[in-house]
Amino acid sequence: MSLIMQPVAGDWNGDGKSEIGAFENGTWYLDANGNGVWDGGDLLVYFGNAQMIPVAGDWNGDGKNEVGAYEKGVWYLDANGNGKWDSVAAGDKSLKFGTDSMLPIAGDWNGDGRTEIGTFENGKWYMDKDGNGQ
Ligand SMILES: [Ca+2]
Ligand SMILES: [Ca+2]
Ligand SMILES: [Ca+2]
Ligand SMILES: [Ca+2]
Repeated sequence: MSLIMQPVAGDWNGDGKSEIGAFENGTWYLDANGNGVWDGGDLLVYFGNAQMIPVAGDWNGDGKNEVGAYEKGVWYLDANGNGKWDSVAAGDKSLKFGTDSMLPIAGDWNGDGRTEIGTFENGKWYMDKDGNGQ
């Protein structure tokens, strides 16, 4: 989206609480030890690029949040949770959901413990409630 640092939040360490993070130009700075400052126990992740909007969620249902990136209706999700983009065959997900002008949103719309994707435009929400990525 831009080179401006954007805030993100997610449960990076699986302790049931959300931690903070920041995204800038494809680099994620995640407060993985949850102490609210950037320090030695934290996580640096490279995922996405400057044009993309960061989206975090528990894509695989293991209780930790993974990173993801969205650009113009195309999603890249670190569904295998290793903090980098792999192929779809290796367990990550690439989805087409939304249009050029829509903004991304993520949430557990169906309560199954995994995060689904969604988009927003002009006051309307489009949620992938059944979690099939369509
Ligand atoms: Ca920290
Ligand atoms: Ca997870
Ligand atoms: Ca991955
Ligand atoms: Ca869900």
